[in-house]
Amino acid sequence: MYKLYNVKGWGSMCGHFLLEEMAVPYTNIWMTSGQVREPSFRDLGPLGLIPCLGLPDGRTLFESGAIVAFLASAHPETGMAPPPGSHGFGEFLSWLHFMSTNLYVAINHALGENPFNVSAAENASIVKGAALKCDELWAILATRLSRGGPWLMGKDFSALDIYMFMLTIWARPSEAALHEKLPRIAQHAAAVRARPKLKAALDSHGVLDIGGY
Ligand SMILES: N[C@@H](CCC(=O)N[C@@H](CS)C(=O)NCC(=O)O)C(=O)O
Repeated sequence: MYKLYNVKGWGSMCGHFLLEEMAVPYTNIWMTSGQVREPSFRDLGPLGLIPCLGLPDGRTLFESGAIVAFLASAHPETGMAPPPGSHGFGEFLSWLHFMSTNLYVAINHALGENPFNVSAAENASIVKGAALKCDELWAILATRLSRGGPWLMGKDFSALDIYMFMLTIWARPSEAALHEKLPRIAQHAAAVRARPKLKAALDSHGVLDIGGY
């Protein structure tokens, strides 16, 4: 069985929501921020970050994009991605990486995490620049939805929609402000929130309603 290393409101939400949507058996290992920051957690993921996913054979996966791509392709019958190896799957991977390597990173910087350990004044500039970057990236996603929605892969709901939804939860200055600025993103988030299989997991992260993060 899979083991999801999970922290309330953190990046494990995408794996958690995806596992629920796929109805694949897994065990939730709920952790505190203190446990994640213990040096021993780096035995699972080299940077000591959430999410990590333990596999039945004892390996551990890290990086949210890799975990989502792995789960969707390991369980193709759940329809959470186009068939692995297809052109559609290539497009799916492009958008997943777009979000995990650009938007997730910009969001972390906009949240003020100060990953480069710079002075408060320098970090304030990074936060400001990252917020502008987030605006640019959100607009690209909104355009994709308005050109070919309702989902990021068109008519088919996929793991991409769960991933993007997770990112909306962390939007700054607020989730509501992002929704107001980009109604297409708001519509998409409402549709993900309404999926019956996600209710309990959303509730466990306190994000059943807008603004829970
Ligand atoms: N690139 C990583 C980023 C993961 C990340 O930033 N995780 C944050 C939580 S959302 C974390 O674990 N932070 C550790 C800490 O705050 O100690 C991924 O996509 O999985």
